[in-house]
Amino acid sequence: MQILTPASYLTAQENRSGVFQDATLDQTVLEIISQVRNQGDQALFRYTEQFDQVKLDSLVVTEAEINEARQQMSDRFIQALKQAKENISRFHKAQVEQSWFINDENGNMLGQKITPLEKVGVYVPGGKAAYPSTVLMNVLPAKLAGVKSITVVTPPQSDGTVNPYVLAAAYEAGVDYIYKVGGAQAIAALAYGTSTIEKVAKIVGPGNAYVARAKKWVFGDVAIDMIAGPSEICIVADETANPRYAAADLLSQAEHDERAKAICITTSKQLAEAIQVEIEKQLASLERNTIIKKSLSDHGKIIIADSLEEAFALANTIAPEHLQLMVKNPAENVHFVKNAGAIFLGPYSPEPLGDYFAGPNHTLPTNGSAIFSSPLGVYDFVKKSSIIHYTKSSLLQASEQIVTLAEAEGLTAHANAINVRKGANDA
Ligand code: HSO
Ligand code: ZN
Repeated sequence: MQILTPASYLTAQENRSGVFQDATLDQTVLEIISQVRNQGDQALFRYTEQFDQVKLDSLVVTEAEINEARQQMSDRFIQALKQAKENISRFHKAQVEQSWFINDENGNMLGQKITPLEKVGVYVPGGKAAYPSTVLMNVLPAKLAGVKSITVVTPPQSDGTVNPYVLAAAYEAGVDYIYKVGGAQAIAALAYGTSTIEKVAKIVGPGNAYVARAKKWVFGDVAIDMIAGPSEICIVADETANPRYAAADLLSQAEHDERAKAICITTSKQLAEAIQVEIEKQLASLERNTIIKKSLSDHGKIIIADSLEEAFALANTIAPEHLQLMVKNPAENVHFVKNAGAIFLGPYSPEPLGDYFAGPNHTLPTNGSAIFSSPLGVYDFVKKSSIIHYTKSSLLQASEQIVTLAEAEGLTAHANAINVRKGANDA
């Protein structure tokens, strides 16, 4: 891994090409969306044959298929899944918001009513990125929000089956419908509906470039969670950090994707060098070392800062998805962090703890979007309606000022809607 200074890192970033744009990708995705809108299920079967190399008779994952998948699971896996579910549910329960109402002494009432989204779609990638943990992280907050209908779409394998771990997790999380369809066609089906797949109000979940692009195009007709980029880990470490742990944590994230970003910012040159040595040592025995090597050589960086202040300033500029604080008093340093999806404190809070188990969501803002957005949560599955109730006497009392404002905007029908209520006989 390359060792840099904060300034040289930032200059290198500036010179990178800007927003990713790919006109061919867009053309393909838009064509898929329009075919699904026009031909429904028929287009889904056709694209599944074309992209997933399987001719299906039905898109539906049956109860029998789910049971069969569950039977393949070891007790150990099911127990771990159940414990993860409990931890994730406990954390997300604390996010549940209540409707609220303000009553004043004149009998008026104002409020904010929380209503769960009725139907939600969860995209679960196929292949090697078919993660049961992601099923839990996307479905459980929706459940806790009160979403009544949760649909999972996931691409079938070439034998027509769906990853059994995904099915087992979907069952455990309480998913209502599971369909064998992936890619942009699955996003289009969730956004517009087909005779098999019902249209949803919001689509969440990670996916490949086609899925991400399709989500961007259907946005507005349905809500979406976020466009997740490759995973990122940033470690801020001082001389007290254990290089073995820091290296292991960087490697854990680099394994996701060749485009994953693993960055360590440290005040200790000695630690930087020790981490480099450790990475080489540990890398040899890791299964996905080809992906890791590419990820680390393209995007992995160790940056030496002059002070912790400088380290945190850079971390805030990067706004990483995951930020680990491996410093003397991590909790005392949290206030330096302004931009990060999830903050992990101390040597025994490595990122995989958060990926699977601790409870907070692992769907987090990437690509610097932690500057303005938050982890996926219960709040993503509800909407709010304002409530207004005035009594007659309160409305009359306010009428002059409302009419004044309406007239200033030249909206006399607005003023009229107030004035007609001024009659003595109106109840
Ligand atoms: N680290 C990923 C989530 C994940 N890790 C799933 C393992 N499984 C999110 O950036
Ligand atoms: Zn991970």
